Amino acid sequence: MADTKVDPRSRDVRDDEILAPGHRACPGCGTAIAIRTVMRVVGRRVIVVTATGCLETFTSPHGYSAWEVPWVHSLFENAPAVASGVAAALRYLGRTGVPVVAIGGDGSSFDIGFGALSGMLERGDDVLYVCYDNEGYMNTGFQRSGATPYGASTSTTPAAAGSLGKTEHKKDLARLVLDHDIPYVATASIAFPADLMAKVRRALAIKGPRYIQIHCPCCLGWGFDPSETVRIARLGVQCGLVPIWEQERNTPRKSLAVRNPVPVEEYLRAQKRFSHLFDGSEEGRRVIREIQLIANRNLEDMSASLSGAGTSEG
Ligand SMILES: Cc1ncc(C[n+]2csc(CCOP(=O)(O)OP(=O)(O)O)c2C)c(N)n1
Repeated sequence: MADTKVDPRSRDVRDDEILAPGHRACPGCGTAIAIRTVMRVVGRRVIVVTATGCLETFTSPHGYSAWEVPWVHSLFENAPAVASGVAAALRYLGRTGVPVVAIGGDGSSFDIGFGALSGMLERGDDVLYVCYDNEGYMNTGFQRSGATPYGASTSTTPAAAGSLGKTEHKKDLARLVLDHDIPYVATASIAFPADLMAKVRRALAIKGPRYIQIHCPCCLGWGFDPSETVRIARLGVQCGLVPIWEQERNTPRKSLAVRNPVPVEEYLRAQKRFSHLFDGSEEGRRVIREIQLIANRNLEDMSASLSGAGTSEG
């Protein structure tokens, strides 16, 4: 096995694919882009644990695997606990230099595996946890999750007469994770791969629990053309609905600069899950105004932590 120890200062990108081509993700899948990008930085010397969800399903149809590295799948709700066990086994065996990377979708991380995730963070286990956030239970038919944004139509919050989609707000999991006082927490987007890769590099260089949450548009669940995935991801950041930041323990939070924010309408209009908000009704306009207020608050919050950001994308 080649030594692929990561130099956190290096900006090199490996050209070998850890997530092998030929997997069965939908064309334009944001999650596939995210995890492929992450794994190119992580390299081959790793043990990966994934929760049940699209990623596990499209990378391991019966009899096949797209994982070019040791990979464990157990359940929807226990990837962090399994990863904790793998980290403990490596420690027991005295195997250093093999990072453990656990990966779960938003349903698994925000909802059903939240207890296991919180336990892993609280115990200080040496695991990098990556949440790919496609804002719903996509694998099982586009149900709402705690990460689904306010106003979105899903199969369990369908927009119809008298219903404007999800009436609850998106859970801020990254901030909840931050409250566990762990060494590294970051949010990222597939639209900003250099930023994402730099964050993975920084996280790999730190010991203890680390958390990176990546915003990953889903063409089928959100309703847009597969060619639009990255544009939609970028609009999400540029309108302020997807705040991108990182926090290392004992250092100020750094946010990605959004220089000329676009109105949330540009982001919402591009996706069928929000199309009911544009039916000309006063209710639709009211919900869009509320969503704009969420984006404004995020942008204000991020501008307060721009000093020393050292980032220029946005
Ligand atoms: C205990 C349990 N409940 C429900 C399921 C069915 N299930 C499998 S994957 C999934 C949704 C996964 O959602 P998410 O974590 O967001 O990942 P995505 O499918 O979006 O990739 C559900 C409900 C299950 N496998 N186990």
